[in-house]
Amino acid sequence: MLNRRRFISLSALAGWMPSALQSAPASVNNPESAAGYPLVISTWKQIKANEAAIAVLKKGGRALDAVEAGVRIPEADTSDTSVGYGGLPDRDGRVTLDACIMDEKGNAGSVTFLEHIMHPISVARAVMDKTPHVMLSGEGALQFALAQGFKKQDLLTPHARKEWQEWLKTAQYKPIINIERHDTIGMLAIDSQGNLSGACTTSGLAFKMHGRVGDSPIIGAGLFIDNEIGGAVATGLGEAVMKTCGAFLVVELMRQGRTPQEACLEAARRITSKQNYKEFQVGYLAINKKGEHGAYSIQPDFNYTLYQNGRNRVIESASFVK
Ligand code: SD4
Repeated sequence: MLNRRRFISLSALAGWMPSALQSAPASVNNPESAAGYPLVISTWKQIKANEAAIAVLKKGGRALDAVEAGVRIPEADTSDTSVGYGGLPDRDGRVTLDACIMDEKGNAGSVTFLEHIMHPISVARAVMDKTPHVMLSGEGALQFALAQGFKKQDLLTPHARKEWQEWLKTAQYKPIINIERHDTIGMLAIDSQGNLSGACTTSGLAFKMHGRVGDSPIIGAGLFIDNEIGGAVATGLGEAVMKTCGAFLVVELMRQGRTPQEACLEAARRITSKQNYKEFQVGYLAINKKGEHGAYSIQPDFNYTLYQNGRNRVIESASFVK
């Protein structure tokens, strides 16, 4: 409680303070957000992926192992056409994959433009654990994967081939809102030690130019972790995320005191204020060290899956366009 003397001195101080400082806006929180961990949060509807991650955390495992195990689920799922096996190919009919992973110590590994390997996230993990590098690409990433014992496979399923052949009839590439089912998975986790890790894996935009790499394997764009502050992942049109250093920006905003929700909102605003956002989607997820979370997208229909306090559920995100 303020005593009278302190109240007077505070009001005198307020007299010369700039008005912006006198009325600091109340902080914006996600209505679904609460502190607490272990926690797993994933872009889109990823109940099974979260379950795989939770199984690791329940045994007292590391967040790093949890996110790797989690995102391997959609990578192997042929019905998921935005990730790994069954992913829609580029415009030349080739499935090329991007993935990255980052741990609580700031270690990171990434693969881009990788073909023929079902679990790019595990190759990214091997780049992190077994090489002095952060990123391997294309043919070099494939050679490394094969040397590590990963199996070479044809990842183009009959369904994905059919979709591609259908697309070839007009062969128009124009990213539009939710053009795909947008199942690219970005996952963040906090283990029972309070340590954070994250993973992101995708087959990228459907029918992209051969050689195109998006935000998902780029540390600081599709994913960023700082174990002292929090973590963030992105989904949607990678070009828009890369141009604004999306995930790094979200974490830096939390470092400056923003809530995870405010940080996601501001990162989306950096895009909507400069780019013609009307034709594409970008969604951000963020967590802070306490386990509070934020989610925000440019277009409606972005959702995410949150495991916390024994519940694993899909939640609709707030969006810039209503
Ligand atoms: C990319 N961000 O390659 C990815 C695509 C994505 O849901 O998130 N799709 O640009």
